[in-house]
Amino acid sequence: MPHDLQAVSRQFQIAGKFTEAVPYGTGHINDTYAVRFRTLGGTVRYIFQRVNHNIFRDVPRLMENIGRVTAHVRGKLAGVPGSDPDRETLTVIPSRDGAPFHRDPNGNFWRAYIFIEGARTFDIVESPAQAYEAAKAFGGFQKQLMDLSGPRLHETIPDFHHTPKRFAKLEQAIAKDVKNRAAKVKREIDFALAHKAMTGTLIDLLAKGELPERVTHNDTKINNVMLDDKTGRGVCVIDLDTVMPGLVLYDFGDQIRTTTFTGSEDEEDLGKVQFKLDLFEALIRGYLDAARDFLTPREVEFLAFSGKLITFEIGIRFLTDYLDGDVYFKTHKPDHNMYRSRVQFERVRLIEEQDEAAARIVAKYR
Ligand code: ADP
Ligand code: GN1
Ligand code: MG
Repeated sequence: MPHDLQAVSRQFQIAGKFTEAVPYGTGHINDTYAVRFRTLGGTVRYIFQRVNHNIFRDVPRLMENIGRVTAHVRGKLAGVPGSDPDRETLTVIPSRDGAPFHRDPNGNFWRAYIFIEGARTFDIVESPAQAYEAAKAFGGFQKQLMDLSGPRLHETIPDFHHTPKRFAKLEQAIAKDVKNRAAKVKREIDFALAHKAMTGTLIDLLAKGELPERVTHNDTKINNVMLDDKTGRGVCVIDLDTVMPGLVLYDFGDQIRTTTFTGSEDEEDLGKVQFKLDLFEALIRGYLDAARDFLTPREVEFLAFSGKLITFEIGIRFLTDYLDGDVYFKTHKPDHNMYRSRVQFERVRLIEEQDEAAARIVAKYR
């Protein structure tokens, strides 16, 4: 393990004796550890994370966002009988000097959260019921944040879902081709170039005032929501680094991308990638059960499209990173980002085939 978690953990206000730390989860950005402490009452776990400060350039502001968002959600839960705020929102553990993070001598930023026990995340959903619960939880999270007061949240990554700017970055990467990889992904590049026209769809509607800016999560992949081991219900929306002003459609779209397909995000055998309308239907039902009363007609109109757009956006981000030499997403094998981009483009193609069926499902539940 490249980091001394015992030393890091001493910097936080945690009672008990450090016993072990293990790398945890499958996130592509931060370094996450489950850290166990022995206390008089038994063992207690915490999540420790080294925040990737190459990607999140202003961690203190990012943690300020998370502090505001979790305090707001906690306030909402206080009015809900039977709710458990320590499980239903992230709880930031303060450092010894009372800050929401600790900066180590190497310049790394560390934070600690209460470990949400009795619940887990999934990289691939196993049933429509899980899709329903996950979507309801993400919709509920947006709803909880609709009346967040105070100044606009900081943009932790500027233009995070500005798809046309993402496309421009791809064009630059193709032109530079620093690793001489463009030839190997010619088909993916051709696919991307052929889809340029749709990149501005949502951003343009936002600019025209036809879609509202709201507080959104911006990284609603299925493994960023925890489902209860016993009831299967959505317990807690996690990974709050990108909670900032945005469009609800990018949130819903990323749920389509990560919840309605068989096969993993980096599957090498594209034959295993299938779009499942029963999962899509469950997702729509779950999301609308939480969000129906606040969505505008224009937002509802673009729900089915949102999946295609963000799946394309993530596809071009993987492809860009492949061409750039794998500098952004963690990779675990050669050509990993190439395989990831292929799967996203296959997903886009499959959504296109089912455009009308998907629209009919939205119409049924709106
Ligand atoms: P990344 O930004 O790298 O994706 P995440 O914040 O999503 O990092 O954390 C990675 C994984 O760690 C999650 O998918 C989840 O399984 C687990 N995890 C994160 N926070 C908690 C928590 N408070 N309690 C339990 N598990 C957690
Ligand atoms: C990253 O952090 P993680 O693994 O939940 C990425 C998302 C991508 C996703 C693709 C901050 O999410 O935008 O959609 O990988 N997060 C950031 O799997 O870039
Ligand atoms: Mg995550």
